Amino acid sequence: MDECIFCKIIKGDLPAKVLYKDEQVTAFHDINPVAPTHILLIPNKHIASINEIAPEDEALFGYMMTSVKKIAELTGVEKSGYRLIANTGPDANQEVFHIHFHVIGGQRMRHPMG
Ligand code: DGP
Repeated sequence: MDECIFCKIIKGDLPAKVLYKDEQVTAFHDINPVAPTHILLIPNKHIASINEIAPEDEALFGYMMTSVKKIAELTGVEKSGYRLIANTGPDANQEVFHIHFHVIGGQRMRHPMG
Protein backbone atom coordinates (compact mmCIF):
# COMPACT_ATOMS: atom_id res chain seq x y z
CA MET A 1 0.00 0.00 0.00
CA ASP A 2 2.08 2.90 -1.35
CA GLU A 3 -0.15 5.61 0.12
CA CYS A 4 -0.41 4.13 3.63
CA ILE A 5 1.45 6.37 6.10
CA PHE A 6 2.23 3.51 8.46
CA CYS A 7 3.68 1.44 5.57
CA LYS A 8 5.89 4.47 4.82
CA ILE A 9 7.07 4.52 8.46
CA ILE A 10 7.90 0.78 8.24
CA LYS A 11 9.91 1.40 5.05
CA GLY A 12 11.67 4.42 6.59
CA ASP A 13 10.15 6.76 3.99
CA LEU A 14 8.35 8.78 6.67
CA PRO A 15 10.20 9.79 9.85
CA ALA A 16 9.00 8.41 13.18
CA LYS A 17 10.48 7.86 16.62
CA VAL A 18 10.85 4.09 16.34
CA LEU A 19 11.06 2.22 19.65
CA TYR A 20 11.27 -1.33 18.32
CA LYS A 21 11.34 -3.04 14.94
CA ASP A 22 11.82 -6.61 13.76
CA GLU A 23 10.73 -8.73 10.78
CA GLN A 24 7.07 -8.85 11.81
CA VAL A 25 6.24 -5.71 13.80
CA THR A 26 7.19 -2.06 14.26
CA ALA A 27 6.56 0.13 17.32
CA PHE A 28 6.87 3.91 17.31
CA HIS A 29 5.77 6.91 19.34
CA ASP A 30 2.35 8.35 18.49
CA ILE A 31 2.62 11.81 16.92
CA ASN A 32 -0.11 13.11 19.27
CA PRO A 33 0.52 11.36 22.61
CA VAL A 34 -2.38 11.30 25.08
CA ALA A 35 -0.26 10.06 27.99
CA PRO A 36 3.45 9.99 28.96
CA THR A 37 3.72 6.60 27.21
CA HIS A 38 1.86 6.33 23.91
CA ILE A 39 3.28 3.80 21.48
CA LEU A 40 1.71 2.47 18.29
CA LEU A 41 2.45 -1.19 17.61
CA ILE A 42 1.76 -2.31 14.03
CA PRO A 43 2.26 -5.44 11.95
CA ASN A 44 4.69 -4.88 9.07
CA LYS A 45 2.12 -6.58 6.84
CA HIS A 46 -0.51 -4.11 5.63
CA ILE A 47 -3.87 -5.09 7.10
CA ALA A 48 -6.45 -2.28 7.21
CA SER A 49 -8.27 -3.17 10.41
CA ILE A 50 -9.20 -6.05 12.70
CA ASN A 51 -12.06 -6.77 10.30
CA GLU A 52 -9.54 -7.72 7.60
CA ILE A 53 -7.52 -10.19 9.69
CA ALA A 54 -7.46 -13.55 7.87
CA PRO A 55 -6.99 -17.04 9.33
CA GLU A 56 -3.38 -17.09 8.04
CA ASP A 57 -2.67 -14.02 10.21
CA GLU A 58 -3.39 -15.79 13.51
CA ALA A 59 0.26 -16.48 14.33
CA LEU A 60 1.15 -12.86 13.54
CA PHE A 61 -1.44 -11.61 16.02
CA GLY A 62 -0.18 -13.97 18.69
CA TYR A 63 3.20 -12.35 18.05
CA MET A 64 1.58 -8.90 18.28
CA MET A 65 0.41 -9.74 21.80
CA THR A 66 3.83 -10.87 23.01
CA SER A 67 5.17 -7.69 21.38
CA VAL A 68 2.77 -5.63 23.53
CA LYS A 69 4.47 -7.08 26.59
CA LYS A 70 7.87 -6.21 25.09
CA ILE A 71 6.75 -2.62 24.48
CA ALA A 72 5.48 -2.37 28.07
CA GLU A 73 8.85 -3.57 29.35
CA LEU A 74 10.83 -1.26 27.04
CA THR A 75 8.82 1.78 28.20
CA GLY A 76 8.81 0.72 31.88
CA VAL A 77 5.03 0.50 32.31
CA GLU A 78 4.68 -3.28 32.67
CA LYS A 79 4.16 -3.05 36.44
CA SER A 80 2.41 0.33 36.71
CA GLY A 81 -0.07 -0.75 34.04
CA TYR A 82 -1.18 0.32 30.62
CA ARG A 83 -4.14 0.34 28.29
CA LEU A 84 -4.26 -1.44 24.92
CA ILE A 85 -6.61 0.04 22.32
CA ALA A 86 -7.34 -0.98 18.73
CA ASN A 87 -9.78 1.50 17.24
CA THR A 88 -11.79 -0.25 14.53
CA GLY A 89 -14.17 1.51 12.16
CA PRO A 90 -16.21 4.74 12.31
CA ASP A 91 -17.73 4.50 15.80
CA ALA A 92 -14.24 3.98 17.24
CA ASN A 93 -12.86 6.93 15.21
CA GLN A 94 -10.24 4.83 13.40
CA GLU A 95 -8.18 7.35 11.40
CA VAL A 96 -5.36 5.26 9.96
CA PHE A 97 -6.34 2.11 8.09
CA HIS A 98 -3.33 -0.03 8.94
CA ILE A 99 -3.99 -2.02 12.12
CA HIS A 100 -2.35 -0.43 15.14
CA PHE A 101 -2.45 -1.14 18.85
CA HIS A 102 -2.18 1.96 21.03
CA VAL A 103 -0.12 1.10 24.14
CA ILE A 104 -0.89 3.90 26.58
CA GLY A 105 0.46 4.34 30.10
CA GLY A 106 2.56 6.34 32.50
CA GLN A 107 -0.45 7.87 34.23
CA ARG A 108 -3.62 6.74 35.98
CA MET A 109 -6.30 6.15 33.32
CA ARG A 110 -9.82 7.50 33.48
CA HIS A 111 -12.51 4.90 34.06
CA PRO A 112 -15.04 3.92 32.78
CA MET A 113 -14.07 4.08 29.12
CA GLY A 114 -16.30 5.20 26.29
P1 DGP B 1 -6.62 5.89 15.30
O1 DGP B 1 -6.63 5.48 13.85
O2 DGP B 1 -7.76 6.79 15.67
O3 DGP B 1 -6.57 4.68 16.24
O4 DGP B 1 -5.32 6.74 15.59
C1 DGP B 1 -4.26 6.93 14.70
C2 DGP B 1 -3.11 7.46 15.49
O5 DGP B 1 -2.00 7.58 14.61
C3 DGP B 1 -3.33 8.83 16.12
O6 DGP B 1 -3.22 8.71 17.55
C4 DGP B 1 -2.21 9.69 15.59
C5 DGP B 1 -1.24 8.70 14.98
N1 DGP B 1 -0.59 9.17 13.77
C6 DGP B 1 -1.20 9.59 12.63
N2 DGP B 1 -0.29 9.92 11.71
C7 DGP B 1 0.94 9.70 12.28
C8 DGP B 1 2.27 9.85 11.81
O7 DGP B 1 2.55 10.26 10.67
N3 DGP B 1 3.27 9.53 12.68
C9 DGP B 1 3.01 9.07 13.95
N4 DGP B 1 4.06 8.78 14.72
N5 DGP B 1 1.75 8.90 14.42
C10 DGP B 1 0.73 9.21 13.59
